[in-house]
Amino acid sequence: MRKPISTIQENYKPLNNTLREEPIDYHTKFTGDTFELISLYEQLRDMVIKGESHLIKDLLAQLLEADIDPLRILEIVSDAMNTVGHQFSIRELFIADLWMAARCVELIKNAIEPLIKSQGLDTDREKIVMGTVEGDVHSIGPKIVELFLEGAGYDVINLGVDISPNRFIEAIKQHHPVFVGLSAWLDTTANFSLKQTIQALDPLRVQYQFKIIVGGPSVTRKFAKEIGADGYGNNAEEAVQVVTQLKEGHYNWELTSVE
Ligand code: B12
Repeated sequence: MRKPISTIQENYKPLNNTLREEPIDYHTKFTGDTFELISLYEQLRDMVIKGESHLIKDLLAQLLEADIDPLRILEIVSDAMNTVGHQFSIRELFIADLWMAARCVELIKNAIEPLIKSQGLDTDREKIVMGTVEGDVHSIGPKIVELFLEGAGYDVINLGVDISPNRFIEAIKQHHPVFVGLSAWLDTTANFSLKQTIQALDPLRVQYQFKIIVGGPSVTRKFAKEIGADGYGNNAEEAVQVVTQLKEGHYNWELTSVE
């Protein structure tokens, strides 16, 4: 049973209508000319956007103490990551900011994952299997992509680096993902391993009904299309756009953003 929401203060002015009915606490936020009380959810959203990972733990403890719905937390995270992604795309945020925001998502994910599992809420979340292809050990980009996709509501199984086609195949058979995300950093691994992995996964596509998305600095949109990927993402924000568009059936190779 959810605990009663704290008494709403007379001067409480929600910053965002969608968060109007959320629980509040007594922290204040200076918005430029006035102090406003903001909800725990709003604080969480703000902290992710600002990458305040050192503050997340205390706030999560308060949220969990208030018996908050963990899926609502994921929605807030998703909203925050959309903002982060947008700000990154217009150069208001940089890689270091992405990394800090992703670190916040990781902490949130670790804290609420057991709750999601214990309440059986994970069954609805679609899965994405990800990994860096064989011969390639670059892991920073896919970690950010992983956390953005988690933020968008997917259950991401990140296999890690130097992943052989066979390990991808095993993971597909085990997890039944809706998407498989492949990363390649080196020219060599893009030209060889990435291509080889897609060829190896191709026969499974009909039976297991997944789509392949690819990314990494050595991969171009044109190359991704040529080697049989279903979509390409130039960065973590685009990774979310690509899976959304593929799912909704309107992905267009030509219309996704520039590389
Ligand atoms: C960090 C780094 C390393 C680290 C990796 C540590 C780690 N845990 O990841 C270490 C030191 C291990 C390393 C090793 C090597 N590296 Co290195 N490395 C880099 C470096 C500096 C940064 C890469 C990075 O993390 N970028 C930050 C992330 C956030 O950005 P990103 O990678 O672009 O990821 C985004 C997108 O690509 C996209 N994305 C990524 N994956 C996916 C997946 C999907 C599905 C989607 C949709 C999107 C997507 O979204 C991400 C987030 O926005 C780059 C140079 C550079 N400035 O980029 C060289 C670089 C990639 N490395 C390079 C090389 C050559 C090597 C070595 C061969 C060096 C050597 N001689 O030993 C080895 C290779 C080892 C191996 N077998 O893989 C070259 C590659 C050249 C090439 N084109 O082939 C680069 C470009 C440096 C250079 N200019 O020469 N490297």
